[in-house]
Amino acid sequence: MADPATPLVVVAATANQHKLDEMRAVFGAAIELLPRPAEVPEVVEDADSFVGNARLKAVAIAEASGHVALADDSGLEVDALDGAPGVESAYYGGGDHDDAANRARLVSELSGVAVAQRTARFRTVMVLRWPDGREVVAEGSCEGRIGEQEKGDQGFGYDPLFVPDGSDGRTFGEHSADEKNVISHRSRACLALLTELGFTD
Ligand code: ITT
Repeated sequence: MADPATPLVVVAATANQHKLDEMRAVFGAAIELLPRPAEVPEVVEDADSFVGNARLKAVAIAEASGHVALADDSGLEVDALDGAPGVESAYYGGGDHDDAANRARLVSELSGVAVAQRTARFRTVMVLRWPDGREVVAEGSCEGRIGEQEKGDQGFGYDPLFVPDGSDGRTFGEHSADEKNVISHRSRACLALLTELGFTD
């Protein structure tokens, strides 16, 4: 699919600068991510799965740009909420990408739930799509639990509420960008993609 000696130039389907920064940090020189073309209309993400929504975004950008496109669809799955917010993560609180409202609803829904039952995971599914329809799919996840209150102001979205397993009890909101990228769902999906493409062993 790719020549490991040559950087793969890809148009990003994401409009989320935090995601772009996290992906670029992992891809390094292997994949050059160009910004999402401003003229492409927002994609309606109405699939019922992460891979479905990632594919909708990747196809839209590949067709509009004529270039290979990379989409990331991500979200949080909370076991005590039967996997919610899941694909509804971006608008769980009622607004559209209102991170504060999303976190407030999550805190409220989990009110009174014991620590042991607050298990959750972030998931990322990436679809790399060529204009001729070829594609590579890569996934990553990060297990953890949902804190009772927000802590930290790093990252974005649900980061101030998510305490990753194997860390020291800090939320992702209390992790530096580099620390988050060592263990995050997104960095794991990026590494899986690099492996699929032959950039790593
Ligand atoms: P796109 O342009 O790539 O679609 P988006 O922000 O709309 O960017 P998603 O559709 O994948 O992204 O929505 C995922 C939501 O899940 C996002 O709005 C965040 O609230 C949350 N989320 C995803 N990844 C996260 C992360 O690494 N840390 C915290 N929250 C995250």
